[in-house]
Amino acid sequence: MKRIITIQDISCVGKCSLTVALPIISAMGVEAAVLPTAVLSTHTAFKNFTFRDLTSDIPSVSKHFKSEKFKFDAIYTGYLGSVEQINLVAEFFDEFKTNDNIIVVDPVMGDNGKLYSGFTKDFVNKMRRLCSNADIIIPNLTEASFLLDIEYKNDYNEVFIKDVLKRLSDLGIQRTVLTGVSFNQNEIGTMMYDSSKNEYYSCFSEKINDYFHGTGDIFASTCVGALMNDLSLQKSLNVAVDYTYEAIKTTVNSKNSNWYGVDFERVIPDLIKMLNEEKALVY
Ligand code: PXL
Repeated sequence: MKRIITIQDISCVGKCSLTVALPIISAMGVEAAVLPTAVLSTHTAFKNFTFRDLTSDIPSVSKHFKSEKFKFDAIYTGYLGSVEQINLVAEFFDEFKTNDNIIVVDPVMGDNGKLYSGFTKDFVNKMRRLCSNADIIIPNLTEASFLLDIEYKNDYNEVFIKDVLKRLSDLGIQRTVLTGVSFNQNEIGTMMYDSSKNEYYSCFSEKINDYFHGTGDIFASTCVGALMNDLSLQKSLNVAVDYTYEAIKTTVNSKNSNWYGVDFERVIPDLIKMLNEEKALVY
């Protein structure tokens, strides 16, 4: 059985980071080990959230893992709370990267052109360095713009997105996935660039004009789960786009959903179907 480790926070209420990654990756038949970086009462879109920093636990947890000779088929990082945590995660990569596993970094920093509360320019600079140690990164356009130190644009075309992807790959990343890409009013999805093959790939779903928290975490977790099922990155993106869309559609159609997150739980059975369908397809 494949085992991944995911390094990000626990937001006790909020349907993001570990409370999304654990159920999704487990449902996809992959052991999901965790290294929690912080415990928050809620995610940071709530007011008055508590924040217990677990940074000082990271080195001893890592040391214990090493002494147990644990191996991970993927190391997947999401929301990190401080510059110091990024440094420790970089050390974790050095300890646990092998020739057979992959490092996936979702450089969670912001959305809609803005950094989330608490993030600084220094954090962005360190996150850029962390990304250059990844095999795959999964930013949205806001995060990509901060990583490249360019202005965030709402209005763009395919030439612009391809250029952003190529410039991100120049940071030393083989496969770069941009989320939340939309070239027309009706569709939204993802575009990927594989620098080793000089190849782009995109896939889209119907666009729902609403904003939801945690969708980036659902997308990235699904992508990691699909990759660990030995799907290509292209096929993994198909599953991630379709599942994220289904989760959002279900939330919009549900009378009693919460404002703070997406009802991804209701469509986990569909996720398993999508995964098995992609596995069965030969192309
Ligand atoms: O969904 C990303 C995320 C993860 N963890 C925390 C967050 C956010 C986004 O705001 O606040 C604590």
